[in-house]
Amino acid sequence: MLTRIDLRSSPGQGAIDRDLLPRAELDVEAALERVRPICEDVRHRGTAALIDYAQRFDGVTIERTRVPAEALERALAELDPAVRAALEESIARARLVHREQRRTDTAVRVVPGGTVTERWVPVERVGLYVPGGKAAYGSSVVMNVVPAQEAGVGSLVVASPPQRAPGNEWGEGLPHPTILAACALLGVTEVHAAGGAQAVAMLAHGTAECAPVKLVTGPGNVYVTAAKRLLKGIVGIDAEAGPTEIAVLADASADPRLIAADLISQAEHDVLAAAVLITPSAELADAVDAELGPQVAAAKHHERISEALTGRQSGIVLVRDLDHGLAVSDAYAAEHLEIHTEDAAAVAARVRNAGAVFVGPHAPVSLGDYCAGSNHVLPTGGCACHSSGLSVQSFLRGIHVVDYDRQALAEVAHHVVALAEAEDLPAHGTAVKARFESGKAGPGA
Ligand code: HSO
Ligand code: ZN
Repeated sequence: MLTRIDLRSSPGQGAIDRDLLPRAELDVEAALERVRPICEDVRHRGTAALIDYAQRFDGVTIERTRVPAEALERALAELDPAVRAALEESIARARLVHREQRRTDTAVRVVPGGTVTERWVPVERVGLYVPGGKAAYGSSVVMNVVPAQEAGVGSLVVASPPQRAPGNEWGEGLPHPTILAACALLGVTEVHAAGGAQAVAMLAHGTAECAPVKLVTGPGNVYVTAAKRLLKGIVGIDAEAGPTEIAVLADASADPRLIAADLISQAEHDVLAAAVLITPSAELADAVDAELGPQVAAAKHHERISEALTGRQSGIVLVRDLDHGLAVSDAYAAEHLEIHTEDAAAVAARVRNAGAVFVGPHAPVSLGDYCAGSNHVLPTGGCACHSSGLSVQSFLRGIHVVDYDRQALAEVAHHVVALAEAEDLPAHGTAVKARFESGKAGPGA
């Protein structure tokens, strides 16, 4: 079922050609042209534009974007108790992990009388986008909100598309009830029914109902991504999220049944989702392929899954040995990387590029998606070679506070002047010298 790419005779370490590896292409540039007028419209007409787009793109009539408090309470009251318990567990575990990411201010005494303190300050107001439609992920609310809260963000707003809700008269025009319930569980009180590029524009520019935010995070479709790219600068954004990816690095000791199940689990997200097996064992490759047939057929979303698995972004990469496999997996820099090898922890410790690493047969990606405590908003499209997943750090800024006394400045003044002159910026040096030229007191006085 999966395409095979045989790299066993390709050059070794350090020479992996990324283009040989399977990967989806997302045309964000093309989407940019479509979202530009939408974002402009929201900037000028505010809520009126959002009401029009809810009609046009979501097929629902809304009168305002702000979700009333009663709707949040009601969604929580009506939430299936098993889902509520699972969300609570997910939140508790995510809090444990993310709380440890909090930063403490550090003061470094550079010289006597000269200190640089790094102060960590949360972003004031943050907008979290949560997709709706086929992907109404309550878990993504948790993964965005928990690190923001642990960072100390004071003002949090969630935006998610308004739903058509046949059979649920109170839910029509509101975001998905599980998303509302997750917000209520997390204590998020400001939620807006707004989706797509128009939601990102609402968060960035603000409307009469929604004050503008400083940072927008959260995954979305190509239009959401395009809007984030367009409005970056007006607001901060997290990494651009593309279709989800799972890579599995496995040797002959691995269980093909579990690998097939895990590949399928991420292929279930999207026809563009990527599932890649990297292995030196041709026998394992055959066995995984043999498992995929019946397992895909038995899956609820088998059409979407087979499209994802047979797409050019998915495949089996045959490598010479595990070292070669690690080099290939580092070159690919998967969003999620599972290690199914003997001594999986030792192999995992050697991974350089991955959004998150899952060690051994009892740590499937779906554990991380929901209940490991780790974050599931991770870099895709190879961005794991330079970026990290969402964390407390994503919501903090480090501010250097420079505090030097007269003596400490005097001692370094000549170095500042020398560098300023070397850069032909003599006024920089003059500003330092002025401290010592008032006639009242000389250097060292
Ligand atoms: N695997 C997705 C996250 C997710 N899975 C949400 C299920 N719900 C991207 O990491
Ligand atoms: Zn998932």
